[in-house]
Amino acid sequence: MSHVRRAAFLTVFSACLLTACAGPGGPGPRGGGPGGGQPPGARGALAELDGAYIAQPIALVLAGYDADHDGSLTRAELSEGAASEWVRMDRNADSTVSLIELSAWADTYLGSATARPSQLSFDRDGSGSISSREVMTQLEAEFATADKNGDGVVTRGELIRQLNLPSQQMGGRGGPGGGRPRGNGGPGGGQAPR
Ligand SMILES: [Ca+2]
Ligand SMILES: [Ca+2]
Ligand SMILES: [Ca+2]
Repeated sequence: MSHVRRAAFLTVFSACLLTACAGPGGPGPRGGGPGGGQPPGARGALAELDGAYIAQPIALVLAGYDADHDGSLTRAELSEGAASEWVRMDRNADSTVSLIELSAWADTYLGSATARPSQLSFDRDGSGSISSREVMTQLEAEFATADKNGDGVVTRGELIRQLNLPSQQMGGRGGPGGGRPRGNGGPGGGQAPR
């Protein structure tokens, strides 16, 4: 479930960055002229996300290594977790993880085949397949990145972060509604040139 919600969030967020948030908000969504303004749902969705806590897909994987369920991940737990991860990745047990195996693993355990870390992150020597050493190296790097205070333990608090959207992206106090036309157009409005 949380995978789905996160994916939905990322989609909404990306869509916002690419489109609706390109400029200061015009007059209210309902008050806008034809072709202008954000879809009413987009701003509401953003408002809901402001201040929300989020976690990257790899954080879910790391959290799963917490063998003693104390809410913190030690290096020993990481090592054991990584060993199990390798077994899950190498589906045909030929001691190497192909890009197809990696993609299947990412789809299942990161929630999307395109979620990070990417195959480029794992395949450090660019050989087109991934070794157990490369998996360990990548997971250790994720652990080190997550361990913000560098005490060798990754807490849940270090796996999440709070999303604070700039007020502009929220539609904010809205500058004057003027500005370029955007969006895919009201009648006669035409698309922005590319
Ligand atoms: Ca633990
Ligand atoms: Ca394999
Ligand atoms: Ca820490």
